[in-house]
Amino acid sequence: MDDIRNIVILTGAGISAESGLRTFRASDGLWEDHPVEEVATPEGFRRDPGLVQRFYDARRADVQAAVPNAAHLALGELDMRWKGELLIVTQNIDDLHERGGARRVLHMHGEALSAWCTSCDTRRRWTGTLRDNPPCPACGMAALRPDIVWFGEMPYRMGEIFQAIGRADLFVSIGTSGAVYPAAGFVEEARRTGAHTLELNLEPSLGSRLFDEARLGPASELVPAFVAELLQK
Ligand code: BJW
Repeated sequence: MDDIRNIVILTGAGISAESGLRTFRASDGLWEDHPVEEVATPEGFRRDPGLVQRFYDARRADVQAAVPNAAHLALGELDMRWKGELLIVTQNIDDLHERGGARRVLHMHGEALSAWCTSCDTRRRWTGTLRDNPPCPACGMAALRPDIVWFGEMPYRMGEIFQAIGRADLFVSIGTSGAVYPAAGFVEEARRTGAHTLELNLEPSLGSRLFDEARLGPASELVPAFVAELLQK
């Protein structure tokens, strides 16, 4: 870890699991109770907007009730103290990285606390519910949807992500199953452009064999230890 300057960190649902937010694909995960095609596709939203709005209203409430755990706090400290480039690319829609002190965060799958007006294409912070179809504060149309990237939609800021990976000396993946693209493909891109690749996960992910190094355990233990190593504490 001596000659590392630029770092990209990809995070998934596993980093927020110890804050009480459910992951997706575990046996007690979100997709067990809510079939993915019903709640996380544009087709599902067109078919039953009320169901999807209620699902994300509940997620928005859960996010606001959760608090950052030791893994979020460690990445917050890393962000504060790391002098080189750092980009935390999160697939998570919660704001626990930000509340853990991180600033260089990119939400590639959107944010629970944001609403997107499909009529005037504006986005704004949203902490309440959307199930009653409130009017958009900008244009007055009842056309607000969760600002979430569903299957078949383009994740946000992909150009920025690939540029950062291209400059990275270290690529770290934390608490993601490697089941969803394009995020699952970042490790191959990082290897191609010469970064050292490290996985931190409770159990091996689908892409574990693609990493130079894998460490198994809970994020609340692995991430603070990894940050201490980087900062040589
Ligand atoms: C712990 C832990 C602890 C637990 N400590 N670890 C190439 C090949 C095949 C398919 C595709 C492809 N390219 C695109 C696709 C299609 C599709 C896709 O990937 N499908 C797959 C099912 C195969 N991808 C898309 O559609 C994406 N869009 C796209 O590619 O656009 C280009 C395009 C556009 C149009 C046409 C064609 C192409 C969009 C994907 C959007 C994903 N959206 C979701 C829901 C929204 C957010 C939300 O509601 O919260 O995002 S799905 C869901 O999965 C969510 C997550 O961000 C994402 C990833 O899940 P994650 O975070 O990995 O969670 P889990 O549950 O899977 O894993 C948890 C992990 O944590 C596990 O590994 C545990 O071990 C670990 N863990 N406790 C450490 N304490």
